[in-house]
Amino acid sequence: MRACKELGISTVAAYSETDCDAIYLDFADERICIGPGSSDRSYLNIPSIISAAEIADVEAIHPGYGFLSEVSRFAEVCRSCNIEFIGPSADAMSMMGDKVRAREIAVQAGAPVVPGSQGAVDSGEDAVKIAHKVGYPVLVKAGMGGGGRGMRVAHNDMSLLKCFAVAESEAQAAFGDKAVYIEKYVSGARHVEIQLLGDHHGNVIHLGDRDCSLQRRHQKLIEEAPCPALSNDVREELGTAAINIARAVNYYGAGTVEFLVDPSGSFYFIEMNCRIQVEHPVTEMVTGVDILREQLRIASGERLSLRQDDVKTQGVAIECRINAEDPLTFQPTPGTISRYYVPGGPGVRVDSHAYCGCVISPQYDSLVAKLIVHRRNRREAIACMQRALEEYVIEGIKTTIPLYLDIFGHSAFLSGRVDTKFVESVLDNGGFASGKAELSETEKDKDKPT
Ligand code: MV4
Repeated sequence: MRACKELGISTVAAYSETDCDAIYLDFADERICIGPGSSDRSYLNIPSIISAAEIADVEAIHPGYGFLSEVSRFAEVCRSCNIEFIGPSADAMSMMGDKVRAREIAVQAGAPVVPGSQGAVDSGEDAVKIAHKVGYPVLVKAGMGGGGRGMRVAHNDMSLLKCFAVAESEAQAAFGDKAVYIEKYVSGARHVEIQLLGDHHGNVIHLGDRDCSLQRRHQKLIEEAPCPALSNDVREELGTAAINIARAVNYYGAGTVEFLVDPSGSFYFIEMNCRIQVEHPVTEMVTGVDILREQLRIASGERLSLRQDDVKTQGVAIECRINAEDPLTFQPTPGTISRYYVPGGPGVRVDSHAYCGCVISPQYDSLVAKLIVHRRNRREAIACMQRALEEYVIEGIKTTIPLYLDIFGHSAFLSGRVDTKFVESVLDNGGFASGKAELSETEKDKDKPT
């Protein structure tokens, strides 16, 4: 809506009954209720959304970053109703939504993938053969999963046979498709992703990288741009690999290609997200590009407003996802915000729906705010984040702010030496310290509806 206003485009806000007091409704030109709080009957209900869009006579729908944003059928229905879906083609979405297919596309595009199965794995026997070839530990991943959902780790033949059967039936239940595939477990890796933009004229550029290694149960907590641990060579190779993968599916719109980067600098494609992501602001801050504005331009058939050579990054940006959760147990803490003060000053950006008196409903995601800082270098960005976290007043609900103050005070974070195990070690939670318990759980992705 902010990008629309700046471009002179009027907006219609869709909302569920639960969100009738949401602040974004005050900023739209029109508002229209699409159903009750239960997302199945509102934000995930394609007929409700299309009916609302037709009543309001909209030209386009922005799907946001949860709910239907990666559902190719939704993109297809929108376009068949002569409403532009602000995102990639339904074909690109369905190809990348199938993670087995996405791996094959990456291989064809010449990008490195994690050693593992070719295609889906049909039997426990085949799974064991692949594991012997690539070596334990291995991960069994759901073909229609992604973001760590339905992912299990196996350390030997026995546990693999068990994981395989459980993963297949879980995949069937969760995604309606039992296909699973196998990857070698890459240890000590960082999660690095490349932000892409493509237009309808065949131009694809990247806006550099983000490090999203700080996660808990596949929920990202802190994201940073650029990644603090990449050489210029690896950085450039990642950008090129990401662009080649996008070109292979004639990608247009904003998208993200995710990689694992191991301590030696070897990198492997893991998956592609066909939507704008929660953490896009860190890229906006370091590149100065309004990614939402680009999405709108692309959807209206215009060319990208910049070429690859025009993309320059400046300084360091860090984002903390402030959640309405207990900072130790991560249990959601819905409720009413009774006192609220937003940090400000140089280098601080807060993207949030929160205000004093607002109700954080247990029905949806617990994300309350994204606190983003942008400074000339990492040391100054961390100092800025620390003082902004201290300045932020949110009372009436518990938030994850105390966890972030702990993390930013930690020497491993300050030196940029963090990997997949870091959050658990800060929490000093014995059950997760090995990383095994963590990886064997099936959790929903933060970007997905709950
Ligand atoms: C992996 C991996 C190790 N080896 N794949 C995928 C989804 C994302 N949320 C985490 N994923 C991982 N995939 C292979 N073959 C380790 C992770 C992983 C992780 C990666 C980077 C940073 C933090 C992480 C936390 C848990 C798991």
